[in-house]
Amino acid sequence: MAGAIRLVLGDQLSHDLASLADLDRAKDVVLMAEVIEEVTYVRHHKRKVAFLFSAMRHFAEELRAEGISVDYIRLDDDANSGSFSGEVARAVARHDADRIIVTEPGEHRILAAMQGWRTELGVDVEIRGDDRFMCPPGMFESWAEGRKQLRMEFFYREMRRHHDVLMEGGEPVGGKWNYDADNRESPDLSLTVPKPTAFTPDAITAEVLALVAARCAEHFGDLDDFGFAVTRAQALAVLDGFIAERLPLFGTYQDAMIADEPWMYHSHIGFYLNAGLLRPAEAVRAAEAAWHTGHAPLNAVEGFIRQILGWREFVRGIYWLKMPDYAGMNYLEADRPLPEFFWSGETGMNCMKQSIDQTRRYAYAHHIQRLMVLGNFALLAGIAPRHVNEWYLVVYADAYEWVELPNVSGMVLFADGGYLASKPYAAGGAYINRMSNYCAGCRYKVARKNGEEACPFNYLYWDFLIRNRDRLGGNARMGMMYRSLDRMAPEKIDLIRADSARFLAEHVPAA
Ligand code: FAD
Ligand code: DLZ
Ligand code: SF4
Repeated sequence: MAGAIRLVLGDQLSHDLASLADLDRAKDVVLMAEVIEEVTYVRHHKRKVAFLFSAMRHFAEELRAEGISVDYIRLDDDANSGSFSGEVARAVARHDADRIIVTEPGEHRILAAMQGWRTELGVDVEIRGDDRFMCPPGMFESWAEGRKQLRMEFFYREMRRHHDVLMEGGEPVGGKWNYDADNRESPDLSLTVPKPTAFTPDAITAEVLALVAARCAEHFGDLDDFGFAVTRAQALAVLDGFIAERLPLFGTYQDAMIADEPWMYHSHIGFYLNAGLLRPAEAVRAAEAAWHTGHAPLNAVEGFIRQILGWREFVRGIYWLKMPDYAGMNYLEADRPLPEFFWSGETGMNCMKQSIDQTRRYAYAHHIQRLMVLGNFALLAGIAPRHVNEWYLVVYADAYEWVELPNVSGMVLFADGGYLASKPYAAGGAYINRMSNYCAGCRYKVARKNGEEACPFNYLYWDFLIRNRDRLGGNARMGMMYRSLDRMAPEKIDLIRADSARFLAEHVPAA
């Protein structure tokens, strides 16, 4: 008798996935497929492909051990058609299936493809909601309705109330919702940051590493010293290690950056949350418990929980509310191509070099490197959103469009005109100098405002304000900056414009 094909995508590696519920072991088949289209529609970082393929293969083994029938298509299988649509069509024929059951994907592009399968394949297609998030279906849409601008802070408060997280008698514990003001310490160079939890590759991972080295040789990134978790058990060990060793200082040094220290006190669980190996609620509850036992202070625990219960859910809500139009937005009309040094790391700007080099090595950079170094540069230099988005989607092992696009187009590039963020996160070199030790090792001088030796962020910052006056001048939160600009002597403005034109022509040439 015909059964259902239960498709599980690479970022759906959760045993409680909606499309695996009510599975009939006698008749149904789980389909998992490594497909070249997903690997190359943007040419993903080698480490990201290796992580996902190894995690997929381990997940398939776990399902088989439960007695579930899994049809696993490897990248190098002879008949592999190279796409999800092709593999689903082949599987329907192979298994004589009468139904396909899937969970909503994390990308609009894939959802559109899935919606065409009923007509293309002549079988029933059931697309189930993805209930692995903390925001219940419909809640974001109702909250957003009628609001011109969305602010994470207010959504986050709703989520705290809804899930009763860090609440006491209907009020936030400690009397405040947000402890961000305590989370902006400069780096302390005497700190010994704990080593990240890493795992020696087993036979499955070793095989995948060889496959990726051969098939993705031209892709960005390194595979050396691969130590990612590739199973849920390992991902849970990463979460435990974070709570035990890093969480207490997570808040204080959340924004700090130290040269050659990529991991800091961050959790490094984004890869696992987004692939489905960890659930957001278990990370939130583990952090909350650490506050209750007195293991970690409130500024750390609240700061960490806000990232997951607040930001992560908020950007997902915006993505699905605003797609597909969101991907094409370019409020500031930025149009420069991405300069080559985003790939090579060959630049005299030490902050950029450090952030790019570590991204190449680990497919990881923490939030402030993504936002205030790399993103800030892309914003100030006027690089086109589609190029910047592609880069971020390629280079980070936790990047999927639902989370990458709102962060890049909304938070970093202000491409949505202020729907997600109240103002652009633009900053000069002083901010990077305060939050890192990068400037000490840089060929540019952070204290200099103009000339060949000056830190490029300094003049590019003012040039950005000048270029975008029509679009940003009326923003109340930018008022102070524009008033400072208006007090500048005309000769100073000429210097800023000349330095910026020289730098951009040399380092970020227009198409
Ligand atoms: P931690 O700093 O330890 O934070 C804990 C968790 O909170 C993260 O794992 C993540 O799940 C969540 N989180 C924190 N900030 C955000 C945020 N702004 N949006 C959504 N979730 C958040 N995160 C991704 O998961 N995928 C991306 O593709 C991605 N692209 C980004 C691009 C830019 C330009 C910026 C500024 C941020 C981006 N982020 C992205 C958010 C954030 O930088 C990463 O989630 C974080 O650095 C992952 O490292 P971690 O697990 O150590 O996080
Ligand atoms: C990112 C990725 C890559 C590189 N390869 C695969 C793959 O071969 N098979 C698969 O099922 N998923 C892969 N993924 C993750 C998908 O791109 C992801 O599921 C969609 O973008 C939806 O979020
Ligand atoms: Fe970056 Fe400027 Fe500091 Fe150099 S001087 S590291 S370019 S902020």
